[in-house]
Amino acid sequence: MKTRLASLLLGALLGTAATGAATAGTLEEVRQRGVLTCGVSKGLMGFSMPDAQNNWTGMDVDFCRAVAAAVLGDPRKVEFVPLTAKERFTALQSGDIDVLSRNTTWTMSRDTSSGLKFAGIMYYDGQGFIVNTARTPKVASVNDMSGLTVCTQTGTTMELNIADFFRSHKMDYKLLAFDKNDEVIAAYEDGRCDAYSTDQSGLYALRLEMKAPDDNRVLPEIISKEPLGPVVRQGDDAWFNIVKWTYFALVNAEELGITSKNVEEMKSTSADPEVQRLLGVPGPDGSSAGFGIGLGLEENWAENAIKAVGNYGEIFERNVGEGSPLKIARGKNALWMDGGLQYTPPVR
Ligand SMILES: N[C@@H](CCC(=O)N[C@@H](CS)C(=O)NCC(=O)O)C(=O)O
Repeated sequence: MKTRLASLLLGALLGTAATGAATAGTLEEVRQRGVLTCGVSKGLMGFSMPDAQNNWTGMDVDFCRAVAAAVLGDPRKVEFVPLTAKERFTALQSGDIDVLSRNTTWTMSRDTSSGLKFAGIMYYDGQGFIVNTARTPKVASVNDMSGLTVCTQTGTTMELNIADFFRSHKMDYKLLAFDKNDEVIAAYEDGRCDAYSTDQSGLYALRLEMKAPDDNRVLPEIISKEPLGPVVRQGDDAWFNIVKWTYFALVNAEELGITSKNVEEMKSTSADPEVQRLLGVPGPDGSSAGFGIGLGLEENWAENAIKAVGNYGEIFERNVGEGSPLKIARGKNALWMDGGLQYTPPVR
């Protein structure tokens, strides 16, 4: 941390810190440190949640592990840095984390004025509302929300979406915004607000942690596009490629039927050139395919990631899917060939 602070100060003197440009390559820093620092939420079921022993689980957590496996060959070499919505971008800009994997929406201003770079869309989401069926029994749709008090978290895309929605629907509303998610939940549960608004996936997660989940209803509509994905700093294309292609590899693996269980077998037996390229199988003359090398990694980068956390579908199902407590359908997050939006470029 000290050396990073020193290099940041030096960067500030040289005028590079303002643009967030890294002084040394992130890949090299991660290698030297031996650990990936990954920014996650402070706790959101299905996405990033610590247990009593500080073991983290969730989709965002699995993505961090996949990057650690691809880069360092070991999914355990991750330090999870819990961040509020407000803290997350500063942590990335200042170099405190190597990657942000925290239910973060890709927007234009984050891509431009905040100096960030989104590596892909891990989860297609939209902003929704949850209401209490005992307190507001008549609210079954967002169109029934006129005059209600809505709670949300600061530093998110939510406040602006709420303002846009109520204004365009010519409905009155009151907003109560808090820095910490616990404060938002407490205000909602205490009845200080009629509705809680955030990403719909977050609402399914939060509902399960409420005192009486069945008394709370997630309204069916969404009012915005919330494409959630991992983020890096601008100015380090090599690192950006690693994070982006780790995500692409997980989706491609699902498409090709490669799972955490069969990855080794497929590597040794599959005759499919797409499988062979993704898994870094050497050519008949022993020459390497070179895709891992192109990233500055080992040829088995993708194999390591898939072995560690499974393909995209396995990650989705385990953490938020129908078999998990959240029971979210694949919907827009299904592969493109199944009618969803998950479509990633090929390894070739
Ligand atoms: N996707 C939105 C919202 C993300 C967000 O911060 N949601 C809250 C409410 S679900 C959250 O994750 N809180 C957990 C925390 O602060 O640790 C954004 O990028 O601005």
